[in-house]
Amino acid sequence: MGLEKTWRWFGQNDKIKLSDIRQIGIEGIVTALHHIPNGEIWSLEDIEQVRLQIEKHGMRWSVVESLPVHEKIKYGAPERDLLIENYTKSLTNLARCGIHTICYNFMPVIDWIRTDLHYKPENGTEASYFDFVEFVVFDRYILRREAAANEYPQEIIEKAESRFASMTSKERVQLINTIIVETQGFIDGISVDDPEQAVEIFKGLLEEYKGIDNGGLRENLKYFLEGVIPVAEANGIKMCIHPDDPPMKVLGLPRIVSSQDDIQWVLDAVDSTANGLTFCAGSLSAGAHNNLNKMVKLFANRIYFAHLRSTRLLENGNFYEAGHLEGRADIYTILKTLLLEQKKRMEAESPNQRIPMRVDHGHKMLHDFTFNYHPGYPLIGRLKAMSEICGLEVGIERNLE
Ligand code: DNO
Repeated sequence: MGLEKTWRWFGQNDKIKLSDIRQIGIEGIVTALHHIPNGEIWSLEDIEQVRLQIEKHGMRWSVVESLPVHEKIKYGAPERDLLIENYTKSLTNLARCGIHTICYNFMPVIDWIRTDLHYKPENGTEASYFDFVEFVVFDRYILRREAAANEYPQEIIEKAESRFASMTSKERVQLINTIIVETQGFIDGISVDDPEQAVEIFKGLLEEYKGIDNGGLRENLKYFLEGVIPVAEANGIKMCIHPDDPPMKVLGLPRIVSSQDDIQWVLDAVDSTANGLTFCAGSLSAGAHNNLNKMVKLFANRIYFAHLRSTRLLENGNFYEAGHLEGRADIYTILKTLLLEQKKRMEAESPNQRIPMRVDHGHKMLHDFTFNYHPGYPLIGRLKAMSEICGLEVGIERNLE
């Protein structure tokens, strides 16, 4: 049996409807209660409403992505105990509705980072791109973060300085929009429409992390896990932390889920089967230091959710999102490892046997250009990727028989 085929759906306002998703052969939905402000309890009624809607279309609500962790928990504000308590109440309510797989991340302030959402590989499609120099432009010359000058190689700073000088104001606004508005607003990040205002909110949040290094953020994650994992265990829930995207330190912020050692640390911090991982092949592959084949094998028994995609690394730390079967992530080996792990779970008749996977992101192509889908989440691009991966999966399964 294949991995559970899932699809990220953004709720009522998603232009891709549940009835469309069903036609793709999807079994499970990955979604969140995006309308509930971060930190508030997800009530039984709200969860049930979405669950029933999904089931009416012949699928199940397989994974919550994300049950967002409030910034105050991440930087360890006094209110964190109350926020953690709220979090556990949401978990209990989800479990009562039969939803047991929860994806979350512990990236401070900013989630996935790209500098260009319209990069054009030669074939006429569009992919997302991370340009190191552009990112330093944002950090050093738009946010004007003083310490940035010492955190990057001199050569990059110089390139960023001349790039900034040559940028039109429209290009500057576009860069802000891409980094902190368009890519963040529709998930769980700060949601504002005005770039100037976004920069101000953003700077305020950066301030909160002054003095918190990786060690400090680890302590705060451990504190959170100690509060949450016992409740997850008692309710048959699997918590799946999402890696940092890209997997490196950014904007002087601590980032602690970027490498094999980091993940090992998270899993050991509270050593419970309820404390698991979202294996995001795309995020991890953007770090030249990550050996994904080794990591997927090493962590297989704690992986409860997979994001399948790949990146191509270029010079200077630049990268773009490659086709799903191209680039640095060896999807063949990753998929095979997860299929073998799932088989083991099924033979052991353990709960949560099937591993949900979704294709993550997709190239914009064909009719995607006429619809304003969320960045990274076009219909046709994801459909193509899903078909490729499903075909590969059948091949692997037949070979394993
Ligand atoms: C972007 C996604 C992330 C991811 C969250 C999980 O497309 O990969 O936003 O959903 O970080 O918490």
